[in-house]
Amino acid sequence: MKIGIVCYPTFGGSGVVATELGKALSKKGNEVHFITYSLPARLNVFSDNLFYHEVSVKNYPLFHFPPYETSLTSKLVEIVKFEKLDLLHVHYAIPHASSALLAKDILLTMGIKIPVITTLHGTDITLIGSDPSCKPVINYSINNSDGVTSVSESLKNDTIKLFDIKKDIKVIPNFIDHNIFNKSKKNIYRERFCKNGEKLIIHTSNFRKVKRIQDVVNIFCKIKKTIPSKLIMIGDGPERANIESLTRTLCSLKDVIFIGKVPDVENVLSDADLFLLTSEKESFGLSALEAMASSVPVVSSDAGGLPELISNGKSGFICKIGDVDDMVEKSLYILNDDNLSNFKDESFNRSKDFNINIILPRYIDYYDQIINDAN
Ligand code: GMT
Repeated sequence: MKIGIVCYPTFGGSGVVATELGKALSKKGNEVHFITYSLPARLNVFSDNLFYHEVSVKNYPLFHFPPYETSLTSKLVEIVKFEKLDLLHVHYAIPHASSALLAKDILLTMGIKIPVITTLHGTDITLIGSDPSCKPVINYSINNSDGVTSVSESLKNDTIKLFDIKKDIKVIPNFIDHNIFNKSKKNIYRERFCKNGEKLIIHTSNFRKVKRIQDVVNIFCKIKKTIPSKLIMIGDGPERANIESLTRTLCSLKDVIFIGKVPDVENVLSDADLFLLTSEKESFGLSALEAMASSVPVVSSDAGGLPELISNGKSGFICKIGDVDDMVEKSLYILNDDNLSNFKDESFNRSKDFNINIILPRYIDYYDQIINDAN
């Protein structure tokens, strides 16, 4: 198959899923073309059948907003036509789905048929997509894509609740490559920061309000009163300065280490002791799956798809959004030396249900079905 993948090229979950999917498809012999505005953060390998096409946006003094959608659509028309693609798979509806549909219409005038699959990732539905400034376009894009997938049942239900959906939405959960994430990697961060045997706690996010990172800091400060520990914060984003300032007032910056965006999250997670994810919305929680694959139990909120991922009481605990005291209690239970290794094993075991070799064939079957239906 010749597949075009459109995604955000950032460290965000949708970009990571799209990039890892493209890499895995190319390893299976498919030709994969990434069409994005810069090189995807996780696109660290190249092979004969993996290509990257940059979308460059023309600017002009008249433009207050550079017309990215127009440039993306034109690039899609060019690449589908000249590379003779069989399918476009766009990740994150805004603005990728509507650009792909317009490209499809333009290509049809040239006698070229290209089916479009849109994968919904979360905030494209629950936060931004349902805003009146986007809603009619997203509604149209979902109903007119040839195929639509969602990363969790919860996101599928939210989509049906928030929009007027006429299209069947197929749930294909996110996946993990256990060759990259596992507990056997050397964790230099533990060696460096937990010299006195402190427990290692991790949080990863894009530091947006929706992640409720103040809860992570509050939980950590309370855990630390009972169990010596360190907290590593991975990622960056608009809330980081506020969170660093909160950390300074609540506990010491020596105990909470902000390491920013790192390309090798797997080395920081490897065999850490606890992962905290306190989000208000979380359609899937790829960062929690990465933790579990690294044998790290998770204490999370009950937002979105998290209960579909974490088996409560086994690979971690699910608590009500914002219930910091319950999250502290559950964290202390996991970190207790009598319980920790069991939770670590269960986390790893649960992550195996999402192994790439189980999920990838579901995408490939869906691609086949959509291509057949379109012809
Ligand atoms: O807002 C984010 O957290 C980033 C966003 C994205 O752009 O990728 O993440 C969403 O997609 C991920 C991959 O499918 C999911 O694991 C995240 O749960 C989801 N984030 C939210 O729903 C808030």
